[in-house]
Amino acid sequence: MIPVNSVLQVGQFPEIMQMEIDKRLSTTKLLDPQGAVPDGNFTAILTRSNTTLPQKLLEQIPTVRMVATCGVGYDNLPLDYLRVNGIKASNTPGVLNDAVCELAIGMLFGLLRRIPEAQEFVKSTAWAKAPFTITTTLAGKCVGIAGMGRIGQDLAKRLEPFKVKLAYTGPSQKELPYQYFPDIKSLAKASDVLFLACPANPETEKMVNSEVLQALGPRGYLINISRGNVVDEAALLVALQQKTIAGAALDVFENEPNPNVGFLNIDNVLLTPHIGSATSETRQLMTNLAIDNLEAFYNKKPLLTEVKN
Ligand code: 8YV
Repeated sequence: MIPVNSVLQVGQFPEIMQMEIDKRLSTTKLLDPQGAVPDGNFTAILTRSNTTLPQKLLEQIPTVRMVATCGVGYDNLPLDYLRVNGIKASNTPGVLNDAVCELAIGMLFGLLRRIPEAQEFVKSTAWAKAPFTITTTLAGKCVGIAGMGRIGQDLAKRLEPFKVKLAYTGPSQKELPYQYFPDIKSLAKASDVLFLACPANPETEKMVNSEVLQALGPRGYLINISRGNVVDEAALLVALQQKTIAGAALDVFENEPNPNVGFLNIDNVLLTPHIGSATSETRQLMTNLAIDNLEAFYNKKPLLTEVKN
């Protein structure tokens, strides 16, 4: 049983998630993570992966011994502080794979077949004057995936029926039926489409730079469902403007919810507002998994999905 008002809920939660929370918990809410800490005897925090949890907030609440984040990424947490202070953390992997992979594949086809432009083409009645542009087929292409964790592997399985060659990179080779490349530049060189499905950490920060984009090449496409800071966005903008690569589909950006305006004025991009997990079914599953972790903590049981920190 989770004691009433022992959980501080930090950040903005959509209604579908708040409804799930209110069914099971009575939390004290702090909408702005930089705001003043409300009164209370908090022993746990419930937050979301798109909410940066400031270390100074935790420093003000030394009674907090557990942080549950709704989301698979946990780069929003002050991991060093949590580790040094023995504060447990949990995330919500596994339950969002369907939603994220479905969006990723939707972005892939939207990008290759230029579906958003095609719709505008019809709506603008330009079709009456000329046919829409010829695009490109996925079948026969090499699809590279940077980051073969749960989502990367699930995405690869879902892409197999599309008659593609699959390849990947990551910290180590895995028992998978796809070609392994030891680094992202060599993977990009071999790929026609390069997905980013890796976690955001010091090793992956700005991993996709001008060299990698050059290697991906003028008929290559980049699709980012990871984190914005995995890409050097200035280099990507230049590559898109100069057609160093054919195009990019981005669901994540360095500065959310106000992405670099350069992306808004070019036509070889497909942009979505970080909606990878944003389906009602998925957000309900994520919220309940986060609360299950909180319950395990309060019942002094092992967490279901503990962040190995
Ligand atoms: C979360 C995310 O899914 O899961 C992640 O790592 O990227 C986020 O979109 C979302 O914030 C859950 O509320």
